[in-house]
Formats: sequence, C-alpha cells, structure tokens
Amino acid sequence: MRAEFQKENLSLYFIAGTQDCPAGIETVLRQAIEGGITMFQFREKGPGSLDSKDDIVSLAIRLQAICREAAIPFIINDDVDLAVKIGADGVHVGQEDEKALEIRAKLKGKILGVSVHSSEEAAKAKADGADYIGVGPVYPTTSKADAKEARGTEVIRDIRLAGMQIPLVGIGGITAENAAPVFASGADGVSVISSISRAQDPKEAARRFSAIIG
Ligand code: 3NM
Repeated sequence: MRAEFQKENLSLYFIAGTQDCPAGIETVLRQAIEGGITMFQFREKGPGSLDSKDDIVSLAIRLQAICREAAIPFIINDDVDLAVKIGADGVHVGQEDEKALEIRAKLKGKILGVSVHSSEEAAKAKADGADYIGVGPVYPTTSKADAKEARGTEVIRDIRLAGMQIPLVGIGGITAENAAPVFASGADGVSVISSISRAQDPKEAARRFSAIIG
C-alpha cells in the first residue's frame, strides 16, 4: 500500500470521529467521498468520542470498508495496534504520541503521517521515515482542544524555504474559502474536519474544494 501512496492522495484529506459528525460518521463519510475527498483519517478523540474499545474497533472496520469501496486510503489516528489489527493503510501521530521512528519500524509498507509545528519537527519527522507531514494549525480551530496558536501559512513556507520536499498538508480551520493560500504556500493538500463534518451538506462542502485543488 505504501508504494501506492502519492502526494495526490493528500489533496483533500478528510479527518473525523463520531464527536465531529452530528449527522452520523458513516453517512458523513459516504457523502464526503461522493464530494471528492482523497484520503480519510479516523480520529476518535476528545469530548463526545466513543469510550468502548469494542465499539471503536467495529466502527473502524465499517469505515475502512467504506474507504476500500471508494479506493481511498484509510488512516488511523494515534493507535498503531488498531491499525495493525484491522490492516489499515496507515497511521497518523502527533508529537505527543508514540515516537514516529518506533512506529515506522512496526508499520512496514504502511503510510505514516506525523503532525509538526516547525521546520525542525518537520526535518525530524522526515528523518524518522514519515511519508507525509501535517502542519498546523493554519487558522484557529475548535476541533482540537489542545491545538497550538494558529500560525497562518508561515510554518509551511518555512519548511519549503528550507528545501524540504516531503508531502505536506495544512490543517486547522481550513475551509473552501480560505484554502487557496495554503496551497500557494507549498502544501500538497488540506486536512479538514469541521468544514466537511459539520456542514449541512458534506458532499457539497467537499465538492467546493475541487476548484482550489485544480
Ligand atoms: N490537528 P478543523 S488542528 C486534528 O494543528 C487537528 O496539528 C491540528 O479541525 C494541528 O478542520 C486539528 O475542524 C483540528 O479546524 C482540525
């Protein structure tokens, strides 16, 4: 699977857990796929998320099936054991999660994404074997309680100015209306939770990004 990962998979990278989807995560994911998302990350975290491990596993399996049918990569946030158990396409971790280097060793042939907040963290993630990095928050977000201060596109530009060519998505507060500067600063894609997951019409919300992605 990892060999098939290309930066184009990052163009419109939808992230969600049950806590982000008032209309129901399976319905929202199907609609987002119809609207053109290119990758999905299951992130069951924070207030309103499921408590039961069994419920999380069975939901992950159902979401994975939806992604498989649509041939888009299915990534799990921060739970390497779950990803290995169900054969997910990859894992995404933050700076506080299990070390990327250790995960890389466990996840041969899978996609590894790492959240970074500076060009130093980006260089480390690349050296540790990340396939892509997420850089944020670009804009203020209400989807992550412990998000850092929004830095606009500054960190993305720093990373590119340092000559780093790793596949990169911007994250945090991104909507179809404010996504263009993220691409202009050198991102290969945008990661989005609420502007799709909480939209009245998630399909239309996803579709609105296509003009910017080109
Ligand atoms: N990580 P929304 S910001 C999961 O800065 C996550 O690393 C961030 O949600 C980071 O699109 C964020 O609703 C939340 O703002 C993104």
